[in-house]
Amino acid sequence: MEKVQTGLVIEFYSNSCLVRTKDADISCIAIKDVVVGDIVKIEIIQDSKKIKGLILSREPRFSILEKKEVLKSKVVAANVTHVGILVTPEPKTSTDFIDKWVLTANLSNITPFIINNKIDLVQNEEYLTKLEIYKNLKIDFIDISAKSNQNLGQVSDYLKGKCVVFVGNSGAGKSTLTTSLTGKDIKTNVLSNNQGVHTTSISTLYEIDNDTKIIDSPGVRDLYITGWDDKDIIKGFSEIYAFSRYCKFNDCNHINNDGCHVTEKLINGEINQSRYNNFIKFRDREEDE
Ligand SMILES: Nc1nc2c(ncn2[C@@H]2O[C@H](COP(=O)(O)OP(=O)(O)OP(=O)(O)O)[C@@H](O)[C@H]2O)c(=O)[nH]1
Ligand SMILES: [Mg+2]
Ligand SMILES: [Zn+2]
Repeated sequence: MEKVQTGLVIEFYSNSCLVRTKDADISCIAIKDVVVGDIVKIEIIQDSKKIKGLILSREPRFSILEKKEVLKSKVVAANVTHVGILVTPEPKTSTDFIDKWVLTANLSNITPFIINNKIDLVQNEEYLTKLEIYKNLKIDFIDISAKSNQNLGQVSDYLKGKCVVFVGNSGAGKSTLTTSLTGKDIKTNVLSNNQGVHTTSISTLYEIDNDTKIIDSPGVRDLYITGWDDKDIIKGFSEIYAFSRYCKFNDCNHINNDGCHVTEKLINGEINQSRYNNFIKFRDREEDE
């Protein structure tokens, strides 16, 4: 075995991680600034017959998925190309949750798409109206049931050549979907007991084939966006951002300014009210986090 090797971080515990090299999966002492999805150089060390690794350096990243708070930020995964937002009637997914993830992806060089999971359950009028908002945006949308294997082929086809993180509330079905796609038996959370032991507690990367990867992570059930610059928030709402370029004034507040193209498009229905409300709420920090 070569002494210095390049590998992919596929699992992350509190103080150790697993690095997949061309030869083997090697347990390494975790260092700061390394997360699942990172490419690292490691040195193999023989420790009382057990092979271990020492991380020497990490390669530059294509992207980082980050929960950004004002004073602290937490990187959840690296080199992700797509975020699959799981939306479910039970647990109920809020538009806040969806809009925060769409925003985070858009501002992180990552493509968001929506997976409407649990289509085997009853979808009431309110839920269907919520889905319409996102079907009308330029964002890919797939209806599935992870549990009863409906439309999973569509998801596999979509994922080819990508590195995806599934995000969603606890119980949305991230692990169930990952199990169905990878064939690996990943413990799932029992819904009636959200504190249950099968809630995912470590981040794991699964390789479906050479260039298709899925990351199942506990870090994606809630999200903070307070660390993004106020001025950038609008870029996370692509459709609103596009219209804002035609506002009369550069410093338009998009609320009550003269010649505001955004409020015009809101009134004529081209901008959805709930998307607009969340844009203003996130930008003006009108929420407790
Ligand atoms: N009816 C139905 N139930 C589903 C579906 N997908 C997942 N579930 C159930 O939802 C529950 C939670 O699924 P998990 O896959 O553990 O959810 P998770 O998103 O990984 O949850 P955390 O790890 O806690 O974040 C389990 O009881 C699954 O069987 C589906 O398509 N339909
Ligand atoms: Mg899980
Ligand atoms: Zn405006």
